[in-house]
Amino acid sequence: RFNTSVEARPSVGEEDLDLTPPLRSFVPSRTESKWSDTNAYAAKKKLQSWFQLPNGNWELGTILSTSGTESVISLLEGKVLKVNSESLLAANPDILDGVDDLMQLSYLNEPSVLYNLHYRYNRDVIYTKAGPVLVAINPFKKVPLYGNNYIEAYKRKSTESPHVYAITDTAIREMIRDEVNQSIIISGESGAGKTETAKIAMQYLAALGGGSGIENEILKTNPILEAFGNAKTSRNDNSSRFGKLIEIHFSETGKISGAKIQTFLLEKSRVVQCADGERSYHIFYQLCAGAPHDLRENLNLGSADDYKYLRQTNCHSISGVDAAEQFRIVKEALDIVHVSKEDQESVFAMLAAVLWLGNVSFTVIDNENHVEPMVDEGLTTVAKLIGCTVADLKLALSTRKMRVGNDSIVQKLTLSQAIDTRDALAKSIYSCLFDWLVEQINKSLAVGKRRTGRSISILDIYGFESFDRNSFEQFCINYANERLQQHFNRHLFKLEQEEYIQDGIDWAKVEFDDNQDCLNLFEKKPLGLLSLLDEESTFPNGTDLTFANKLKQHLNSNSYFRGERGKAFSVCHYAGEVLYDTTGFLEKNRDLLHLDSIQLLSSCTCHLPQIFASYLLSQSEKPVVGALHKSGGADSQKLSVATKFKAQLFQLMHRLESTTPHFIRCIKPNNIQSPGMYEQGLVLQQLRCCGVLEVVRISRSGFPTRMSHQKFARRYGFLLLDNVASQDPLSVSVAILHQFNILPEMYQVGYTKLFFRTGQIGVLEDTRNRTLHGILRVQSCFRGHQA
Ligand code: AD9
Ligand code: MG
Repeated sequence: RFNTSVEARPSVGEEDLDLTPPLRSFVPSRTESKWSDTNAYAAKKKLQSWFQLPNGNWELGTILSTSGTESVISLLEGKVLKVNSESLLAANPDILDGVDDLMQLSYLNEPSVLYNLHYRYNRDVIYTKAGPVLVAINPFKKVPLYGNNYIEAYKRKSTESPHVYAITDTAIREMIRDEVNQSIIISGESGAGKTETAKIAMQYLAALGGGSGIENEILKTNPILEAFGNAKTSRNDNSSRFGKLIEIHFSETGKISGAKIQTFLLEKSRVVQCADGERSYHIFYQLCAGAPHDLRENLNLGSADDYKYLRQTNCHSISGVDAAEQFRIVKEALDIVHVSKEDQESVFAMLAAVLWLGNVSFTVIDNENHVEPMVDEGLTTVAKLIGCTVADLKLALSTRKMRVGNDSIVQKLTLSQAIDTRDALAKSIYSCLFDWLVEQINKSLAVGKRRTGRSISILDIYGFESFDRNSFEQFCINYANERLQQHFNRHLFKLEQEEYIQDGIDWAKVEFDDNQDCLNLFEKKPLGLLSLLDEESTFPNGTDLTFANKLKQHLNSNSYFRGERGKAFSVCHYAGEVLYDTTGFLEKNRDLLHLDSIQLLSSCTCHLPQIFASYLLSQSEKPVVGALHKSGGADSQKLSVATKFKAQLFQLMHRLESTTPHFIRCIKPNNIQSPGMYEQGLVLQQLRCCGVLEVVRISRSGFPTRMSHQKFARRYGFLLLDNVASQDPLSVSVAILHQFNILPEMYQVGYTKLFFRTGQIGVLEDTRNRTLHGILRVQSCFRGHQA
């Protein structure tokens, strides 16, 4: 909850800080230097301020003098500058260095937030609260914060230091106490630590709710999903290429009774193509490295470099990872989630089929560039693995049946069409395999009759993305983040509002930006981004360029949209403007698999391809991208990817809305996965994107400083000119407010507390400090005299 842990942030004195070691809230030693241990910052004195350097970083300086709008500030290494006073931001007193909750800071400006996080990070304290949100900074190394002793400590509540365990513990307690489902929503950029954080939360749930054995099954879903859904990218050696929601169910006695996994938007293009320095899904390399002799024979399996799909990039191994050992772990995990040995064989056969499919090559057979697959080891192995004849496979990869009126004609494919068909088949097999696996896992974890209806869901989903080149994937991801952000904002606002209502003050004075307008840009029918994309996807002659033009034609008056040069457009997201390049949008949105391929799979003798085919056929019955089969040559009619994603997202939001949410924001302190490196600009941009600065802003725009009448009267009562000793705390408080001319719009008087706008209490604090110093000086003079 907002501001409940510390009543009055500006006045945290030593007596307010709990110093019980070792697991008590983290309070650093007073002798440590500012910002970074290696930087020789001057000890902070009064009038220290943050000054922004030309490179954007903030540095602490001491104000030497101020006249008019100008200040003279002395920076590190003795540099002295004359600057505009308004460009300086107040620094917090030393006593607040490294506080557990950013909301405890007197000054909630960006450099202070950055500094506080860095201060803790330097000491391996990677977790910090920002009001109700947990901020986790990726340490990129092992930090001694996990394991049974820590789990015990959080369970016994013998520590209050911010932690994933703490937030998970709160979720369990609130689930039991309020009988309301809970959710833990984890977000952040690629490589920020979401998946690790989700696993840490699952570890805690398993430790507290374990007993039935099902918790072990739940934990074992991680190596399986990571093998099939994670890959090495330029940002993360173990990057999840799908979103995941795991709903963990509990019995009335608080024991785990089952779980259910839902996945979102697997990046299937990676199976056939990936950028340099990146890899395909881990499982392919694991299979090649770890398959035992018999399996190898059955699948005619070679090593990773035998396969074109894997050979495209020169990156085959990941340092510190033993692929063969990982394969053993995955097989063991599959056993534990009850995937039968026979099914496992089929899974591996499908993986091998995908790999061999990539090796299928074509020869040109006429002068119209029509092709036929070469009958070689690749083609024959694929046919054997999926259980079809070589002739059928050849046909499916080199021709396409088309309907013209009531007739059907067979069209030969050109080289590029044949390659697309081959790759589409490989991608479909893989994504069906992934979905099928998730379904098997869900069957094994099924809650069934043991269901009680209480659950904790953990969402590990890609954060906001803005790259130099943003495509359809970023478009979907950022749309999802826009929705999640709205959920986040509304929740925070609600919490803030509840606190005000509880204390009987007027909450209408808290400003709050909703991002509904941006969501409308995506969702409005018929003239929203998604509708227009679907519409263009159904047009036979639709291209990425006609799509981009259509957007410009219909949306240019929308202030969240801007048409850009060529095929591009920009969207003004809550986290900043993103430039999208529409190249590939239509094809990715249509995501077609030709009926020929589906028919091939459904006639196979192996059971997995048949399952896939029936699944694909069932999907193709919904005529949404309907006009396609007539002219585009593709026969399947199915929901577009964006439409499916939107439906999934709505379902997700619906589910989350009925839960009490807990938010974890993961931050990546550098782009090179290196421990100990903290880049201010990078952190700041993420804090902005994941809404942490928004929390701070909402808090600042309201009445972030709260103090009980008693405390306020006790702290400042002695400053009153009139004697008020006999009066009640509320009257004393009001007298103080009047004496110091605090403007009525700057505070509100609640039933139990006073609420202040940012900075208001600073004036009182200054007066108090000056007065106290005066008293101390007088006392010491007096003592001197006596001596
Ligand atoms: V992606 O969007 O799936 O590409 P994530 O999931 O945000 O990304 P991940 O959890 O995979 O990132 O973390 C990346 C790497 O950071 C891990 O492989 C670890 O090496 C490292 N990491 C993350 N969190 C921790 C931690 N709490 N302790 C130690 C960590 N290392
Ligand atoms: Mg991940």
